[in-house]
Formats: sequence, C-alpha cells, structure tokens
Amino acid sequence: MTNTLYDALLLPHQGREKTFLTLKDGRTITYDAFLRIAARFANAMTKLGIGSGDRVAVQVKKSPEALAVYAACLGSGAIFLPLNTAYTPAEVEYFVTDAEAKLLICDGSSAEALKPVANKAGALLLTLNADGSGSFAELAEGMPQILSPAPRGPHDLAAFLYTSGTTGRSKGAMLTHDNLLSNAEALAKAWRFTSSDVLLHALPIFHTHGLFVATNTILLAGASMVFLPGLDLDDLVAWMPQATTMMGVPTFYTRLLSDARLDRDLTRHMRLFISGSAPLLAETHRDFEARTGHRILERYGMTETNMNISNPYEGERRAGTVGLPLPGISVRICDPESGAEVPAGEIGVIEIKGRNVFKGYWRMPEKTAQEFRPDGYFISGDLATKDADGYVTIVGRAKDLIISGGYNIYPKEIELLLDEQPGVLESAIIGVDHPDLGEGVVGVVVAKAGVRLEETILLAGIAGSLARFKQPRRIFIADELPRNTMGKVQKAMLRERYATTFMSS
Ligand code: MLC
Ligand code: AMP
Repeated sequence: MTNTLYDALLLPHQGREKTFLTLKDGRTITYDAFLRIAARFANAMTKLGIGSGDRVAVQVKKSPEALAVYAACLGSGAIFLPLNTAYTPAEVEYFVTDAEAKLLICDGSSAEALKPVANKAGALLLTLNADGSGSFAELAEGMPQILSPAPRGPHDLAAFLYTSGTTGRSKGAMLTHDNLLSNAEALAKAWRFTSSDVLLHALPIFHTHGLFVATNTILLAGASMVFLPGLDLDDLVAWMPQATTMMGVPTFYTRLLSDARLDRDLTRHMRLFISGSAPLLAETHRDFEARTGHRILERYGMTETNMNISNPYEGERRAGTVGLPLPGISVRICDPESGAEVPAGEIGVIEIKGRNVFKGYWRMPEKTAQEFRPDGYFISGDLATKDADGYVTIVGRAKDLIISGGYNIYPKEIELLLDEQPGVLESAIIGVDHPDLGEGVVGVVVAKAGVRLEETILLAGIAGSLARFKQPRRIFIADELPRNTMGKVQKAMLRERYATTFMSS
C-alpha cells in the first residue's frame, strides 16, 4: 500500500541518525527521532478515530512537535489544516466549522477560549504546547513509534489552507498529495537542494512558504533546518554561519539590511537566499548584493498553486522580476476579460496550469469554477508582464488584497466589521507603503449624519474579531469616499491621499 507524500518525504528517513532540526537553544532532533514522534502522533489520531480524509485543525506555536503533527496527518491519512496563531477564536470558529474538523489542536494558553468553539463545531479539542507538552502529546505518549501509513494516492487531499476572498469569506484551498510532491520535486531540483544543505528557517509553519516550500523541499532532499521560532535578527546572525540557505519574505531582507552585522563575512557560508510571498523591491535586491555579494533569488507563488515562477539558480537573477516558469508548469499572461494571451511586454493576469495547481475550494464549486478557464488554467488575480526573454514582472493585483509582511489581508473582511460599528456609514480599507512590512493597513471611515467617530473606539470595536496583523494601524475619518461614475470606491485615490501615513514609522 502506498501513501504518496509520506513515502516520498518521510519514510526514506526512518532510522536515519542525521540531524533534521536544530533548535534555537542548540538542541538537535534527528530524522529518526522526528519520525518516531510523528508515528506516535499518527497512531494517537487513529486511536481517536481520525482516519483518511478527516480534517485536523491546528493552531499551535512553532516547534518540532507542531511540524510532527503535519507529518502525522500525512501518515494517518488526515487532512492537515494549519491556522495562523494570530487568529482570534472568532476566526478559528469559521475555519473549524467550515471544514468540519474532527480534531482541533491548540496551544494550552488558548484552550479555554477555544473550548466553546470546538464544542459548537463538534470537534475534539486537545492541546500541544511549544515545549512539546499538552493533552495531545500525553495521549500519544505510549503509542507505537512505528507507523503503517494509511493508503493515500496522488489525488487524495493532504491539506486545506484557507485563503481569504474578495467577498470577505475565506475559502479552503484543497491541496492534494501530488500538488505538494510535484512542487517539492520541482523546487529541490530548480534550487539545487541536496542533503548537505542547512536551511535557516524563521518563517511560520502555518502558511505555504514556511510549511510546503521550505519543509517539503528539505524533507525531499534529506537536508536539515535551523528551526527558529520567528524572525529575530540576533538569532539569524548567530545561526547564519551554520546554514547554507535561507527563505524569507521581503521583510526578512529589509530588516537584515538595517543591521550592521550583515556583511560578506556573515554570509560567506551561504549558497542561496530566496525571497517570496510579497514583492521584493529591486532596491532591496541591489542593496543586499552590494553588502553581501549574494543575488537574492526571487520567486512567485500562491497558496492555490504552490510555487510556479522563479528566477534561475544558474543564469541571471533579475532584480524586480520573479523570473521564469518552473519546469513542468505552464504560465501565461492573459487579458483578464477575454482570457486571450497578451503580447510580450503588455499587462495581463497570470494564469497557471500544472500538477501544482490545487483541486478547488472546499465546498465552493461555483467559486472554484469562476477562477479557472475552461482549458484548466487557474486565474491568479496577479497582474504582470512578460518580457521577450520570458521573465515575468508582477506589476499589481486585479484582486483587492493587501500583503503586509507576507500575510494576506483582504479589505472586505475588515470593511464588513467596520461597517457594523455604531455610527459608521461606510468604510474602505487600503494598503499603503510601509517601510518594514511592505504595505500597512489603513482604514477610511465615513460617519452617519450627526455622529462623531473616534479612531480609538473604532479600533477597539473590531479588535476582538480580527487577528492583530489585519487590524488597521490607522483609521482616518473622512466626509465621504471618492467614487467613480459606477459608484465604486476609488481606492487608488485613497491610496494616494494616505500614501505617506507610515513614512516616518
Ligand atoms: C506581526 N505583526 C504584523 C505582522 N506580523 N502586522 C502586520 N503584518 C504582519 N505581517 C504585528 C503583531 O500583531 C504585533 O502587533 C507586532 O506586529 C509585533 O509582532 P511580532 O510577532 O513580534 O512581529 P515580527 O516577529 O516582527 O513579525 C513580522 C514578520 C512576520 C514579517 C517577521 O509577520 C512573518 O514572519 N511574516 C511571514 C508571513 C509568511 O510566512 N507569509 C507566507 C504566506 S504564503 P502589536 O501591535 O500587538 O505589537 C504565501 C505564498 C508564497 O504568501 O508565495 O509564499
Ligand atoms: P497567499 O494567498 O498567501 O498564498 O499569497 C499569494 C499572493 O502573494 C500572490 O497571489 C501574490 O499576490 C503574492 N506574491 C507571492 N510571491 C510574490 C512575489 N515574489 N512578488 C509579488 N507578489 C508575490
């Protein structure tokens, strides 16, 4: 019996004494030890009655055990549903209910708040803390350390990753074993990962970047990771000499550049720096090269497709571009309305087809159908041009989306909450330049007649319902919102008006 991803990513490492993870405190975990934890976790899930196709929602802090839950889901056949640790219980409730998760694993500190959520959704609630303790870990303690993986084929689902929508309602992107394996294979090859590599891993593991792009590629190559809890410059500087590669969102690179310790000497041992999830300014690319001699390799991807376009490992890494389609993945730039390919140099929407492209949105067949062309290409919503050499440059977004520090924020979700606040007539959420996060969230609100609104009260009013990173950093009160003749709010005008909001932060 086979299990596509488990067989490719995990099984080959059984009994292997090589270090898989090195932690911030220097502690190491071998591949064999990691697989034994994953086996205990998978056997615990099976004992709980969780089987193939059942959803396991996970909102836990980054740790080796947290990663082992992902491996355990693959092994037990369950569908892994990772959740941002910043999500509020109200946000978690939507995901757990929508996915009909059978099990919700959370940090001990949020168990009390999530109990009613789990009860309401009919999910079992267990805990897993950053130090590996918790009720889930206890349950797994005496379980066999060897696993017979549940049979899972290439087209079976491995994970649900929720991405927000322009309607404000999050959609569960269904990713299959083959989506993830084909992408790990493409990336390991394109970026030349081997078992000698050590990846500096400071990203969260609840999104595509830190989870699939980083972890699956490392597992496939049999390489190692320095597994840090988050982005801390002292940690990065301390561990970089032990690493060969790093993956980060652009904020990683701008913060490193703001640190005088970043120089050629510090990065001497590194062979590759990769950036993605948000636009890397050409200026950042150039400054980084001037300081370190390394040309950052920028790539482009999405939750729905994993990675699809990348600058080359060998060959020219062009600043300001995301490079060329990865082998085996078809990319075209099309007119958003007609779907016809546009000539080189003209702006169109990026469309993608390949084994990497997801199976659809969970229980949203109509939404899924809207985002695919009849010939199977997925419409990304990102606007780009392709030059005569095939290099793709992202120039904007057809979707109303803000990317702040690599996190996607959908204005609609925030606008709906603001509109519900007492005294609010209407609102608009925009992203404007932010020196650290790329884009920062700004709200513009119009009061009902005779009402005086206050920024602090509005912010407090939405705080409980929205993860902190989505909350506007500023809310401005305006007399009206600029609209075009169709009555549509002209966000470009608002972005211009509030462009300098974060210039001095
Ligand atoms: C943290 N905060 C943010 C934020 N991250 N606010 C806006 N945007 C963000 N991205 C807020 C916190 O709520 C807190 O607010 C304050 O900033 C400090 O929190 P922190 O946790 O100490 O922040 P920090 O460690 O500095 O985190 C910043 C960051 C992090 C950029 C390192 O956000 C990060 O790791 N981003 C990576 C996201 C990622 O992995 N994206 C990939 C998605 S996959 P306060 O007010 O309470 O102090 C994808 C596909 C692809 O896009 O192509 O890869
Ligand atoms: P997510 O839905 O979180 O997977 O985010 C995917 C989105 O991130 C894409 O649709 C792009 O808008 C953006 N993105 C990813 N990589 C890049 C990049 N290198 N440059 C610009 N935008 C990017």
